Amino acid sequence: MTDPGDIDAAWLPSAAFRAVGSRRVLVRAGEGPQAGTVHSELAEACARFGGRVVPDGADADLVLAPADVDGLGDEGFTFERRGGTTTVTASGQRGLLYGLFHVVRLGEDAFTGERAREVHRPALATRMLDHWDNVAVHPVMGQVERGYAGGSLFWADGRARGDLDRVRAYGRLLAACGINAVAVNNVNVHATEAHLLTDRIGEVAAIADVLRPYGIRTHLSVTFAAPVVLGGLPTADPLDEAVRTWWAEATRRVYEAIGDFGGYVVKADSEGQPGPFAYGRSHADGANLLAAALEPYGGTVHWRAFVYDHRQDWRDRSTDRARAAYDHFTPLDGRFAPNAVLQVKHGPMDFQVREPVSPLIGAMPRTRLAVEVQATQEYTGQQRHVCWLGPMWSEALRFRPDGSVSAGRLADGLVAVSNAGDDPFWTGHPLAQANLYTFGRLAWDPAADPRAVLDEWIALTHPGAPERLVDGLHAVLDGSWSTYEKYTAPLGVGFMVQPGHHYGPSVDGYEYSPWGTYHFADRDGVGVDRSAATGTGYAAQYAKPWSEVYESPETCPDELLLFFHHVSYGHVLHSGKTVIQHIYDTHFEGVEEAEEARRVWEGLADLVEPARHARVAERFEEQVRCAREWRDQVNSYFLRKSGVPDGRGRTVY
Ligand code: BDP
Repeated sequence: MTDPGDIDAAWLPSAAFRAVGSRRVLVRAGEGPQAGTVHSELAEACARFGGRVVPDGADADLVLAPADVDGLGDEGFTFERRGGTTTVTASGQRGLLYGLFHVVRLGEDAFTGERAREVHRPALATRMLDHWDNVAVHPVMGQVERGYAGGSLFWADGRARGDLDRVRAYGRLLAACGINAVAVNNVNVHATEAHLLTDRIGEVAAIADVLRPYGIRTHLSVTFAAPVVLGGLPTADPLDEAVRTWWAEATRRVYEAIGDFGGYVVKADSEGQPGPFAYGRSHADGANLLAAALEPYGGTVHWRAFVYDHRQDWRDRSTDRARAAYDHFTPLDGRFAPNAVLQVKHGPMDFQVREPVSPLIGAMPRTRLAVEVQATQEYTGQQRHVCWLGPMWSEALRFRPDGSVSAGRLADGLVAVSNAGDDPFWTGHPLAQANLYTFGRLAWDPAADPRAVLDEWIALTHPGAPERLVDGLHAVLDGSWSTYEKYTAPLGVGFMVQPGHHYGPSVDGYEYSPWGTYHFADRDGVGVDRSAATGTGYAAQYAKPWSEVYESPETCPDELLLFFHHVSYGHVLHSGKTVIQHIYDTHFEGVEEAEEARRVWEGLADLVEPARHARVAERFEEQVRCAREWRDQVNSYFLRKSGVPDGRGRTVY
């Protein structure tokens, strides 16, 4: 059973350091913040487990040392084991830090047998978490917008926390799964938070100081209207000289406070946030304004592509919300500065349990892109339901816009909206930690098998766990995304959630609102016609072969059918079932699977630390209740709309 004191340590409980800490370790990490971390981690592990940090020249079981290896970059490292010595080399201290955590992950395996030299380096340069944290508690959204893990890790009582120990522990967890960037405030920048950029930058600097030793650069969400709301200028027009000067000066001061500041995150002209459209300027003009201010210091602007009009109904094909990001941004390809990164949600809508990959990814070859996913489970059970998102993210990362199978690079970065908060288990649902960990590891290596990453998380978090616990955890997590999909909105149609907070079912909750999130169910059929021939034309935003695959209901994958097509209830899927029978069956199955997962968890009570077991058990009660509610609402709704009875006689009017 895990030591209760280790709950806070998540996937870095002290026992995870046993193999490293019981060895003779020689470390030449040099000087600097991350080198300091390498030294202190090793010293602490050795003190705990009886190993020794030995001086240069002495015999050692583990050597960590600098080396000049071509192409490693400052985060890569090499790993090998020969003649009884395990050696990690890197060209910089960051690489040594990642190398150390690699050895920790391997445990005893790192000290067994011989291993030829392996080169490890991150596939993506930016591996980032965006925190949607408000400094002040927002009257509607609370402190953390779409946060399901308590309050903010960074902010309390209207300012940066005085005690940043937990931020330090967080930084350590993030480094151990490869994350190297954090944005510390909400993309919706409210009045209080706007000041973090100027008179309150010292608070951001205090957080940056604590994250730096873990190789994490701090970023800030800023409002495009900052020159007006903070600088008192009459305009925020990106082409106005005074505006440019204001940003240059504000940014100079930011770097005075935080020398390695990562840059800005901007949500502009979206859901009420100000942006360049107000001045008749393009989003490239907007992004380049901030890019120019950051450029002298090596900073980056992450400019979000989540731009759509949320106050329109479905008037004509051009108002399909799925089209918006592509329509807005593809004409601007090639016009963004080299240090501007367009941050694109992985799907065209908004973090639904099933969406196609955004056609914008792959359509902007001359623009740097980062893909954004949502670890916080806004639409996937809000950390009351277990929903491990590894397979979903992996599918998105493996998608090739041109249908090829090559692992060509799609983006420079991967960003997740963080699911962590000041909750004792970090993520509200203790098992949601697996999402955070998997995100970091997939950002390091998007080609990794997510199930292997899950097993890695299980092993690290529960060192020495008996097989029954390992298997039980795997059973509960693996497949949980598919279970969630089964009992919620069917076949890629999305939403059907309660408006506002987005938890629980409401089939028509958004059906007649201006947000553009419709399912178009009537007595004859359901789904959104996004074909080029008869629908919104969204399918044509893809390159071949996908434009053709999605265009026809005959070739469209079942799981996306209702995203792309409006079909009759009797339409037969590739699975051989009709759409209506699929809806009935999956909703029954989804509930049964959730009940089964709850049963598996109950059976692990003797192996899991009681507080953690109780927290998960309580969440399972809610998940099963909510899954039944989804099943009953969705099935009754479609029974009544279609008049087609359940072939297995389970649903009644
Ligand atoms: C939506 C959330 C909203 C966010 C928005 C965004 O409901 O709270 O502000 O995304 O990404 O999913 O900006």
